[in-house]
Amino acid sequence: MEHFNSDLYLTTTQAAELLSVHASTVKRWCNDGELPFDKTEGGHRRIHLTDLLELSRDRDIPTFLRHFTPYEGHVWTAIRQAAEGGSFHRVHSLAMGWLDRAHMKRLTWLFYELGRHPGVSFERFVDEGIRGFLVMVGQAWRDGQLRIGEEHMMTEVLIEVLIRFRELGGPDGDSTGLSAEGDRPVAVIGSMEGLRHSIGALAVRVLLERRGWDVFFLGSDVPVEDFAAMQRSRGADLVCVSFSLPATGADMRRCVRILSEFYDSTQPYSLALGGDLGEVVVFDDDALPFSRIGTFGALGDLSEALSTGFVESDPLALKHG
Ligand code: B12
Repeated sequence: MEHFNSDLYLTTTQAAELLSVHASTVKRWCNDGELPFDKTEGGHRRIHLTDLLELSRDRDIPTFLRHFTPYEGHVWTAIRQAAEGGSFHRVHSLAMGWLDRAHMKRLTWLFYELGRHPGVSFERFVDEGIRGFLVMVGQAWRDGQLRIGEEHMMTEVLIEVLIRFRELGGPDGDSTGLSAEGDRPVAVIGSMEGLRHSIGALAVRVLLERRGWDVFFLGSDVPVEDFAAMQRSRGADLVCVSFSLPATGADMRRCVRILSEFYDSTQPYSLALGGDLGEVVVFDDDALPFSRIGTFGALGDLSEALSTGFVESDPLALKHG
């Protein structure tokens, strides 16, 4: 039966997840005639999203779709496509449409719920969800379809969303076993001197905080010397510098040269340089004083490096031996 392929028909498991109840509860509602359903040729129950949402309203069971009336179906299919299908295409088109109509509250909720979905890691949420959307926003601005004020407004929405993820804590939240501030590894994070793009750096901050780090966040346009001074005064284990266009590889090399000059071997640290420069810059780990140095194009790459020992004190690093 072709129509069950529609994204708006849910399995009992999906229905249970959406309402945060046990699958057996959903089956009972079906059996008791409280929740309409159809059956596939194979005999599996399929519940239409509209029927499920009606039951959730009648019984006061909140779902994340409650913020999106009357677009629940669009949001459900878009977020599912990101979580299960691996593509953010629908999320992005929905978001562009809402930006066009200035539905800013809906837009905020859309990104918030996307990031909270268990099928979307924080890294993918930022690397594909947020960054992919902002590439479209930048394009629309360049093509004259968006005013600069609208681009700024969108940027502020995403900053607000990212900040909320600091408080939500990571999926691994308490598993780090660290609570006292003194136990935590320390990072200093900001964007390179001369750069006003700060969202990449902010995302790195939230990523590390969710992994159990203490972060000193310096924002954008930070003089290189100040990264060095802050590392020393805070005894940081890691310094992260974000680069974005219009910065170049020469800016990155200058940053590394200055940090090398200021390096104090009694207070060792690793250096993570990240961002999108449109060119690959490689540094020789052995020729430089840092414990480790790495360049990263995305949050996912840093996360992976941390898990495999880029910084020894990372709370989630897979300990060897
Ligand atoms: C928002 C924005 C702004 C905002 C920034 C606000 C803020 N608080 O950050 C404002 C309005 C200030 C701005 C200013 C400018 N912008 Co602007 N901006 C953008 C936009 C739309 C989004 C950038 C963004 O935040 N992306 C989301 C983040 C998450 O992505 P990201 O920075 O790439 O970070 C990811 C990775 O690179 C990596 N990463 C980044 N840093 C780090 C660090 C570490 C340690 C790690 C591990 C990983 C990592 O992980 C992140 C997640 O995936 C882009 C569009 C685009 N195509 O990117 C244009 C864009 C980058 N801007 C552009 C331009 C031209 C400018 C201006 C020069 C405009 C002007 N004439 O004034 C100025 C630059 C001023 C300056 N000196 O920096 C161009 C650059 C083109 C070029 N070839 O140079 C772009 C591409 C727009 C376009 N299509 O033309 N911009």
